[in-house]
Amino acid sequence: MDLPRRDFLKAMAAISGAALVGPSLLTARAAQAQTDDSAMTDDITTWKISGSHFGAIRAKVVGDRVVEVQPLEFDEHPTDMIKGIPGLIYGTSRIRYPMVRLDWYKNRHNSDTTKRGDNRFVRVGWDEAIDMFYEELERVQKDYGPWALHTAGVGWRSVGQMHSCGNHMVRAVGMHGRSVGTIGDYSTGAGQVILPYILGSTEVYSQGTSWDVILEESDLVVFWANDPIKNLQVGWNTETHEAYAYYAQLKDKIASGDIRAICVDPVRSKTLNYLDCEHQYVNPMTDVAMMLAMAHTLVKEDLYDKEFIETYALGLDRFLPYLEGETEDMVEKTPEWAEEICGVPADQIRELARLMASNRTQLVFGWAVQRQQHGEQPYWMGAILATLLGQIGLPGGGISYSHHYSSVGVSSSGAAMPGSFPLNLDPGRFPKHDNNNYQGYSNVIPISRAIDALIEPGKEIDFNGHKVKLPPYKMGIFTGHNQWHRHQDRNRMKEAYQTLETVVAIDYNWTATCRFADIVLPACTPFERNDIDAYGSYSNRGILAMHKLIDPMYNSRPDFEIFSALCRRFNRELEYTRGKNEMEWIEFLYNECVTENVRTEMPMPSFAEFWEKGYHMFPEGKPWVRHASFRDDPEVNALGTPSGFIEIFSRKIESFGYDDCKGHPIWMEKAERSHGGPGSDRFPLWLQSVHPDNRLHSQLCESEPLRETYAIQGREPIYMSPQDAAARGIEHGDLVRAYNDRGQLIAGAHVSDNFPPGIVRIEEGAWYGPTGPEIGAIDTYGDPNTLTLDIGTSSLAQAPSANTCIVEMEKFVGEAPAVTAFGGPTEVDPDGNPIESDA
Ligand SMILES: Nc1nc2c(c(=O)[nH]1)N[C@H]1C(S)=C(S)[C@@H](COP(=O)(O)OP(=O)(O)OC[C@H]3O[C@@H](n4cnc5c(=O)[nH]c(N)nc54)[C@H](O)[C@@H]3O)O[C@H]1N2
Ligand SMILES: Nc1nc2c(c(=O)[nH]1)N[C@H]1C(S)=C(S)[C@@H](COP(=O)(O)OP(=O)(O)OC[C@H]3O[C@@H](n4cnc5c(=O)[nH]c(N)nc54)[C@H](O)[C@@H]3O)O[C@H]1N2
Ligand SMILES: [Mo]
Repeated sequence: MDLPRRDFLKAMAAISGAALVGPSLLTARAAQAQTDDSAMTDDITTWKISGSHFGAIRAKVVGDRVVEVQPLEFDEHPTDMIKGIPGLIYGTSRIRYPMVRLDWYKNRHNSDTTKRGDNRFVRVGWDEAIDMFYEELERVQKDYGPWALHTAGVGWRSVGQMHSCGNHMVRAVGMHGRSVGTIGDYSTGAGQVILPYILGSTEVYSQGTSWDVILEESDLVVFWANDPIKNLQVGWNTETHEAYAYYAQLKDKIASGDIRAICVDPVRSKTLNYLDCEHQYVNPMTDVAMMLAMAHTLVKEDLYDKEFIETYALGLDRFLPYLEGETEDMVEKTPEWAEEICGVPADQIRELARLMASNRTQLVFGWAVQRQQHGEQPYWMGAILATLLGQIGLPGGGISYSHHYSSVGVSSSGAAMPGSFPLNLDPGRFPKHDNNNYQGYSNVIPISRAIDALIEPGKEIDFNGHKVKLPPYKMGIFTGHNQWHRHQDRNRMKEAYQTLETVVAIDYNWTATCRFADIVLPACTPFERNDIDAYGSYSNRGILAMHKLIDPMYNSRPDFEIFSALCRRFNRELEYTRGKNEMEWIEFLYNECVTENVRTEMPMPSFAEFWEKGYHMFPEGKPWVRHASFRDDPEVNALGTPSGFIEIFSRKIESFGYDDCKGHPIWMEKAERSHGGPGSDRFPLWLQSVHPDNRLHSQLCESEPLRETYAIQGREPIYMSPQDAAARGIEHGDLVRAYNDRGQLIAGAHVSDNFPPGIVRIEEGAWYGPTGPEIGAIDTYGDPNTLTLDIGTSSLAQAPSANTCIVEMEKFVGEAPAVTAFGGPTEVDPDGNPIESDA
């Protein structure tokens, strides 16, 4: 049953009035509207608790409308992102009804796929939509087999352990038949593959040395390619923002001269500006050259810790000849050599190396530097630098690859956190189509090679010591991520998607992924269902109740219901749900956690008491030092590397025989690079697409009141130096066309002293809004992945290389096309005639 028109109008009315996003974001008119709304007398007002990646909230609900969002009292450093929540619920881009792409509606899997992206859709009822979904699963399993179905790895789906939407898709579709899955992620694809060979674990998702220890013991903190003040605003589970308290202390210690901090970054980051600390500029993508020269200095000046290396590391003898110019390129890695490449004066490189060696130095790496071609190398080289310094495992020394993420460094309470709705089939159960024949194709592919599989079907690629044969899958199911934001090179994606017969997208927002899909199913937002979440991804600070704020809007449903309905089509619904409804699952997950925490001696209240109160908190944990146990006893607590020691040289990696990832770190030129690198004569600007300050990737981009705070002429900002702007006659606030051989986009010029010449930034997650489905169409809002390069980091990790990207830009002249990114589909009738619609 479609939602009555009245409800729709009510919801639309709520957009203007209920976007109560706090005084700083309110326009006078919206404030007025809000006053009018609150004059309504027959509605009951309640405050309800919920959670999000951006923090725990209390929401004021009047009748069936969320009118105000406040941070939970516990959160002392809330982010403004929560002010975007009303705009998320009531945005114009919500998916209201199940929709089917016009040509697919008429011709099913034989549709004209060059029309993909024309955004013309036919509204269908839920039953019809789920039938189509099911019939396609049947067809693909029967006509092709499991290699032809791609269930793309989940991304930043909303928090909540019960409704974790990827689990629902994987379990339900897995009950029907097997498919091609993915390995790795976009965040740390290179880091998580290389570091187990070097330091014995992925490191990137590990708890790090406690901030209490760093603040007490470190003399020098080096933030390498790292912007924690920006990036700690969000967490994998509901974020507590506890780490910010320590950054405030760090700021004080920097001001008083107790600690020195240096940001090694091409731009002046939010962290640098907040901490008011030192800046070490480096040319983009050249960190390895700089670190090699620092290592060279440590060795030449005899500043490295021979005793530490003797006891804890292997392979320096195989690395030194490279440093000394006796192997590979036969060039000595002197600071003078590096200066040419990385743009850091040779003496400054020496000074930095000496400074690190003469102080207790904590290195803290971010992840953007491995999200580029040869992204494995800077992480390996960072580990070698830390090994030469000999401080790994000491309080306030060594290396971290995670302190910018989800409050890592806030010690863990040690309490068990609630589990989630099961991902897999129950033990002993098999899919309806129990076909395991992938016809020689791989059943798991590196996540960011999913478009390669369509462009070069059957291609064999290297991956971490194995061969992967890319399956030319025919159907894709996308949920809990936005592939048309996260993946690189839109025009290449457009070409690839023309080979797909059927694409199913499940989301609450009409993202570009929906625009390029065939069957689109409206999930509800996390604020329209009950759930339970961990509060603090690493601190395990507590358990949070997520109270349903309002009923699902329009014709949307929780993913759980969508996939229950799918399983009903092949009589597996009971097995899928295990006979439990939403609240029964939540109570079950809570009670499992109670049992676990008997073991940790952390008693918890009854479920009823917890649900009523809304949260349960655990005491703070004990400070902790990463790698200390290894340092204490390297025999008993050997690392997970092949040798058990830190591997400066890796025989294992060498044995793979890869040209682009050898037995030790190597400086390799990039496919394209600014600052005199390849291609810079035509495209002189490096485009970095870092993580957004005001969003979580593409989430909240649709939130209009929030977007208004940063957009320029309604477009995503492109940040640039005053020099680059002036050289092109661009002024702050102008529209700009940025382009390279892969694509073109319109963005709004934001001129800032934080950016040195040759560097521009567009934050990832800006919604893709092309003028049409054709390849090459200009993007009207400013999605950086219109321009980025879609290649693997190397044969080792095959991870995304988004930050290897160069562009040129010019002032946009003439009349700019309207932004097409937001606002949903064009609803048409089955004959293709546009209809007056609220879809
Ligand atoms: N150029 C460039 N590209 C990048 C990056 C970069 O640095 N530069 N970073 C990469 C990184 S590290 C990452 S992690 C990825 C992130 O990529 P994604 O994880 O794809 O990004 P999100 O925008 O968070 O997408 C989540 C989607 O899930 C939907 N969603 C949320 N909750 C639910 C739910 O309950 N049910 C359903 N069905 N859907 C839901 C949201 O509406 C949204 O569309 O981007 C990558 N892409
Ligand atoms: N606000 C907010 N926070 C987030 C997210 C979000 O979407 N919004 N996403 C979360 C997720 S999924 C992830 S994966 C993490 C991402 O965490 P990261 O990948 O670490 O974050 P980025 O913001 O992309 O980049 C961090 C810094 O690296 C610098 N940098 C880029 N390239 C180079 C280089 O070649 N050399 C050097 N020295 N520096 C370089 C950039 O200038 C930037 O200051 O953030 C998480 N936190
Ligand atoms: Mo990420």
